[in-house]
Amino acid sequence: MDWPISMRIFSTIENAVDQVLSRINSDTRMNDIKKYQLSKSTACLKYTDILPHNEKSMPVTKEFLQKVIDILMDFINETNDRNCKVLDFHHPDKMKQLLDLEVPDKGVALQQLIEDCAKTLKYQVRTGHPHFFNQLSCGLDLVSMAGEWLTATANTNMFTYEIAPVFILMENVVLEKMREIIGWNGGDSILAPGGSISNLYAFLAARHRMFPGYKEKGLHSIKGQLVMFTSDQCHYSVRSCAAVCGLGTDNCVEVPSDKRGRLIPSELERLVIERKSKGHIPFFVNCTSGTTVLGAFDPIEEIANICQKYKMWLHVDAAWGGGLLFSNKYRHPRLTGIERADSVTWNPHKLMGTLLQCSTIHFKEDGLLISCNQMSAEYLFMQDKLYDVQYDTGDKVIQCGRHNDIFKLWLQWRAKGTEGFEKHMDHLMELSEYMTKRIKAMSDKFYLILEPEMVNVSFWYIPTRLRGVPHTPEKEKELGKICPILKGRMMTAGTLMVGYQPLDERPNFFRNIISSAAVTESDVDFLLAEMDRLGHDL
Ligand code: HLD
Repeated sequence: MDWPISMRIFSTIENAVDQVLSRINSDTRMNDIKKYQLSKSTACLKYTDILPHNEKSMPVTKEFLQKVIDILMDFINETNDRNCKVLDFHHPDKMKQLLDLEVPDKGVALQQLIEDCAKTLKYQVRTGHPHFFNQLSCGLDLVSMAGEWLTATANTNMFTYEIAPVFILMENVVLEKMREIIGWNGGDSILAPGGSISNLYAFLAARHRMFPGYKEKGLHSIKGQLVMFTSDQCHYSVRSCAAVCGLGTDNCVEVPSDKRGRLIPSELERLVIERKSKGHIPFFVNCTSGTTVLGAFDPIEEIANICQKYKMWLHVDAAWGGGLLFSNKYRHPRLTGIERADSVTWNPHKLMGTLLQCSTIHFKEDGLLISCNQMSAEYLFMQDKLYDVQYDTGDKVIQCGRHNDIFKLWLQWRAKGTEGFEKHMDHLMELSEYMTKRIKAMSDKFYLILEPEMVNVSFWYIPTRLRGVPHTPEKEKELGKICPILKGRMMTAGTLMVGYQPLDERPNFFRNIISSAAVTESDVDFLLAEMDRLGHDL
């Protein structure tokens, strides 16, 4: 329609006003904690008036819980509303004033609990918002969330079949399927509290495999200095294994990586030979599939050849990159050879979007977990139970209680099917390619640091004053100084979150992560435009 110019201006202003208004409206909605009102008769009741304390209180219990659900539904709605903010940031001192955090001597009424819930979510960062690009785990998968709700309600421990029969069987099925996708037949796996602990399980199993006497005899059963190898880009938890398990971090050898952050196999072999010549015992190599900052993939096949040659355990830390195993298009060459690993860490709570937390560790050889970690606590793991006690998983791990992290993954997999996960991976990778393309197209405002292998996009934002200035180490330092200020502005505005960090010699740069199913191409456009809006004058 060819409107006169005054009409067009009016329409643009009207749109802008609409946008501002809807933002204000949604903020008001977020501020309106008082809107969650229980009925007069319920509001002043206390926890003793609901189940299980009061057997006749089902209607009151239901009203209370339904009000909690109302709050959760509003949070879900706001998370998915691009006009709502990602966060409402306050410094800790101010936040302490805004909240009532005291745990009192006398318990508060149900209405107060409702307001506590509403206020808690009001100030919580919306990690499922399409403009939250800050962490490896972004997004709010609603089927997985439904699973987590059920899990919370079932409130069971995963150590024995007798109290978690359905969940234990689900674990077996899902973990076996994951091992199949890795490329193994058989083997064993467990869900662990995070990728770092998963890596620790790999370390423990590797040492046990090579030195079974360690479990009973301890340090003295190993005559010589154990040494492990990992790239200088690996997750810090690998070094932590060396610290925790008695090697010392000096014996976690950092292997140099290439310009793209991938371990250099010839350097690995050189360092193995060097340590052997000192009489040390190289026994464990960690190969990272998807490094935390750059999203780099170490060359598994070449590392596997070296492990085979020097009889070392090969662990693949695919906590981050593991999800790409679903994708026929992106699995190779990144994860080619993963089936040659002895153990694999793979976190569904990252790329796959399963709710936090959901971390898996897989072993090619069956029986190692139990033989390494079993303590045979008689009050839990009796051998003369009613059922086949192989289904009691608790003695395979060094912790005792284990949270139910399987149901949310199982339910999500039921909904998506394996095909759905493949589509999700391809979509995330395509969006990252789109972002890379947009950054290159706006090379006056953005500087792409390297071609990404994954959904980590590393770049600098260039404010107006530095545009057209030749790219030198001095300019990089200047660009690095801008990162924390621009990030601060994002958080204060509440409209966007993107992470930044230094890496080795490189000063601060932005690391953008697309791992949420909520993100679209227009969100990527928004992200770049918003960074420019907030940062052009820096
Ligand atoms: O080590 C981790 C780093 C990050 C991150 O940089 O966003 C683990 C996770 O995230 C995670 O989501 O588990």
